Amino acid sequence: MNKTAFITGATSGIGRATASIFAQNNIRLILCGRRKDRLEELQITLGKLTEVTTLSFDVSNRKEVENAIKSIPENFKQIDILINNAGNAHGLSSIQNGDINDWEAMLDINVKGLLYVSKAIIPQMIERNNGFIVNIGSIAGKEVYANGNVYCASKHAVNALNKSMRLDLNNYNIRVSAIHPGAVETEFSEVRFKGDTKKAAAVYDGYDPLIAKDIADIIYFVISRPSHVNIEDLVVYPTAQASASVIRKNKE
Ligand code: NDP
Ligand code: 8X3
Repeated sequence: MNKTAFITGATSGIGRATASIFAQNNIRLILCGRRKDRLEELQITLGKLTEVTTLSFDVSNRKEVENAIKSIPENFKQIDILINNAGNAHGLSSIQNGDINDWEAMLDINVKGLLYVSKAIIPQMIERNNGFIVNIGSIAGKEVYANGNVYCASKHAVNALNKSMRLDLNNYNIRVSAIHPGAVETEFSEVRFKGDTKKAAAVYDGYDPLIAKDIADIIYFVISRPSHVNIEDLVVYPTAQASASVIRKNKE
């Protein structure tokens, strides 16, 4: 596929798995994240399969986003596919006990970060009358669960922005899709529980959670449909999960 994709949050989990399947399908890659060592490693490994460039920046820092996108090398400047994936949950606390720094991180990264990146990339898609934006939401954007409050609010915002983008960009032949995963075993829970690996592992104990490749395969399916097909919204659970708080675990 002779296309260029810009993937945020490519250093881990769903973003990294998406980069890998895109590389296998010959999609040129602009890979983003804050961790430079991981970006360098991806440049080496995926660079064997396709053309790769990397950008290290914090999506929640507006100036960093603008400067990074301005610095894209000439041969990568035409972005056909934007994967808005960077994001995390920070903390799991009741509304009365939540840490305001965690709230700010989730709103700044998951919502404002997605907006900053989209704002910088959409104009060239409009100019070319072509483009594809995939927003990674969550089941937390479709329902709320106890102690999920601000993370759920941030993903409800992603759900709303996805629908808004579809309406506002409809005149410009830009496809917009959202994928809303349930539990995927990535570094997500380690970030949520601030490096507590025991607590993080317990989230995925006793059942088969999704893995990052499951979501990456779906993202590739969505972006590889013929140009008249736009899958708008996909909710994807592990078989054992019925809702955010209902998971069938093996009894021992
Ligand atoms: P990971 O923690 O494994 O990956 C998160 C990615 O986001 C990393 O590459 C990280 O890169 C990047 N990122 C985080 N904060 C920033 C920032 N401020 N600036 C730039 N990049 C950032 O989690 P997942 O792969 O699971 O998460 C990917 C997306 O999927 C998120 O939007 C998440 O909300 C969503 N999701 C995850 C689910 C799950 O159960 N895992 C379920 C539903 C949705 P770096 O640290 O290098 O900057
Ligand atoms: C991640 C899934 O259920 O932890 O978005 O919110 S959940």
